[in-house]
Amino acid sequence: MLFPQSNPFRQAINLAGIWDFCFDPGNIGAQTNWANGFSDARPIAVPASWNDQFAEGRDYLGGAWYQTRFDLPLGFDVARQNIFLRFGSVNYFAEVWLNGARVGSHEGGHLPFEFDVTTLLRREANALVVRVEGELAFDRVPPGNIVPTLTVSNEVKLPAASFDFFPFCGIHRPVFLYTTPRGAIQDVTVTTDIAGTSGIVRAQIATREPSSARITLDGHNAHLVVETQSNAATFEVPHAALWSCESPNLYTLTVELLREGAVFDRYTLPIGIRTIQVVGDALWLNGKPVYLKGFGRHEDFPVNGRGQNSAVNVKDFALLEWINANSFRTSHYPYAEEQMDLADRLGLLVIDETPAVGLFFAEQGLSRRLELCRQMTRELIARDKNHPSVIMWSVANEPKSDHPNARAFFRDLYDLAKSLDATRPVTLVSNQGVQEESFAFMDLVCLNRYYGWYTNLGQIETGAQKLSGELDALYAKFHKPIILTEFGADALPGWHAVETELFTEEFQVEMILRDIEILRSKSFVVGEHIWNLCDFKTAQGLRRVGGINYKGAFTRERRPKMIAHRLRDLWQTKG
Ligand code: BDP
Repeated sequence: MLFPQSNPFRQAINLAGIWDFCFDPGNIGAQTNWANGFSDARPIAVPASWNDQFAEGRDYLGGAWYQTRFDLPLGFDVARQNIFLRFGSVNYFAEVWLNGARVGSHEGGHLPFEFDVTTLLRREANALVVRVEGELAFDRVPPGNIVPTLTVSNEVKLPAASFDFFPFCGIHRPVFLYTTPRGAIQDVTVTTDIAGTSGIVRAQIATREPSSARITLDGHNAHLVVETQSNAATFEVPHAALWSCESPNLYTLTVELLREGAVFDRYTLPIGIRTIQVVGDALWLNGKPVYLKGFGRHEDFPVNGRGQNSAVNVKDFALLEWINANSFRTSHYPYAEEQMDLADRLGLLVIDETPAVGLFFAEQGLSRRLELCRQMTRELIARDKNHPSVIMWSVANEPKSDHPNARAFFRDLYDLAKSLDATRPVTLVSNQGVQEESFAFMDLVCLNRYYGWYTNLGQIETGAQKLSGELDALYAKFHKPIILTEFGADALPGWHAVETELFTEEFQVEMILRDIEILRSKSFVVGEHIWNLCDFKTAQGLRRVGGINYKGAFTRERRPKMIAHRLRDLWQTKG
C-alpha cells in the first residue's frame, strides 16, 4: 500500500489538527446517530492517543467519537480523480462516516487503511465522523481481558492487557485525503539483488486500468529508463552504490503512466539496493555477515501516548546513532511509516513485527485470532515491502506456544509471509526456548531471556551460565542463527549502590554487559537487542511502579542511564 504523495499528478492533504471528541461509555452515539455529527464535544489532538490528553479517561478503552470538517482544496476534482481517505492507524477498531454515509470500518491498531470517498465528497463543509473503540478481548490481536480458564495469566493488570505496554487508543497516525488520477498507479513492488559489482532492481507495478508505463531509476550517476506494457521492469545498475548501515545509499524509482504518449500519473519511491540472507549460522547483508546491535522499542511518549510524533522519532533515531546501534525491532506492533522512512535514510536494520503479542491457543476464538494475524501480516508486508531497512518479518512476540495448536498456527503465518515476500527471512520471537516447536521452520531463532531478573533473581553469574547453556542447546537442536531479542533489567534512574542491588543503574549495567559477553562467545549468535531503548508506560500492576517499565537504557524523557554510556563505548562502530 502506497503512502500518499503530492506531485503534479496527485495531491495529498493531512487532516491533522484539533478535532471534536466525545467519550461514549453508554453507547449513546449509535442510538442517536452521531454519525451525522454530534454536539457537546471537547477538543482533541489528532494524531495522538486520547488517554493522556485529558484530566480523566486515562484507562478508558470503550467507544469514543471524533469529528472534523474540511473543504475540498482547489485541484481536488471528483469528476476526474479518485479521492481516498487514508488513516495511518487507529487503535483498535474504527468505523468511518463521511457526510452521514457509512464509509467502512477497520480492525487492528497499527496498520493503514483507506476508502475511496470520491462519490461522497462535496466542495465545502465535508463532515467526517469516526467512532473508535479499543476494548481488550480474547479474540482480538493482541488479545486482552483473558479469563483464567483460557490461559495462564502472569499478573493482574489495569487495564487488563495481556502484554506489557499501555493499550493506548485513538487516531494514532495521520489522516490523509489524497487524489489519484483515474486509472492510477495502485501499487509498486521493488526487489533487489547483487550481481558482481552491479545491482539488479526489479520493479512490478499494479494499475487501476491497463496502461503503458515508464519506469526510471535515478541516483549515484545512474539514470536508467524502461518503457513497458507489462507493468514490470528490470534494471542492471553498474557499480551500484549499495544500501548498508554505514552507507545507506538510496536511489529514486519513478513510475509514470502514459496515455497517448503523455504522462498522467507519477509515483516516486526511494529504494535501496541490498540483499539479506540467512547463510548457515550467519545473517548476511550484501553477502557479508552482519551482527545486530540495538534494542526493542516502543512508540511511547508522555501526553502524546502512541501518536505519531516526528520530533520523538528524530530524537530516538539520533539516540540510536549516538549509542552506535545498527538495528531495532518494532516490538510489538508495526511502527509509523514515517519511522520506516527514517530507518531507510539513516541505515538502521529493522526486524518488522506484526501486532501479534501475547497470543494464546485455546480453541475459543482461535480461528478469529488466526484470521486477524493473517490480515495483519498481509497488511504489514503490503505496507513495508519496499523498505531496504526491513530485513526480516517477525510474526509474533512471546506467544504462549506450549500448546498443541501453536505449531500449525505459526506454520500458517510463516508460509503466508514467505508467499508474500520470498526475499526476507521470517522469524518468531519466543520465550519458550528449546520447547518452541516453530523454531524448526523459522529462518532464525529469536529468543527473549531475563536470567538474573525474572528467573535467578539477582544472580547475574548463575543467570549468565544458564543463558550460555541454553544458547548452546538451542543451536544444537535447530542449527540456526540466534538473536537475543530481549534481555535486561529495570533500573530506576538515579538509583545507585556500591554492592549489587536490584533496580540500580549498576545492576542493569552489570547484567547486560555480562550477557553480552556470553553472546559474543558464540559464533552462531547474530544479534543483541536490549530491552528497551527507553522506559515506557504500561498498564498498572504490582511489577510496574507508576505504570512504567524501567528497562530503558534511556528514561521516558530520553535521558541516558549508565548503561547507555557503557553500550556506546562497547558498540563504538555501527557495523
Ligand atoms: C517480555 C516482553 C516485553 C516486556 C518484557 C518485560 O516481550 O513486552 O516488556 O518482557 O517484562 O516478556 O520487561
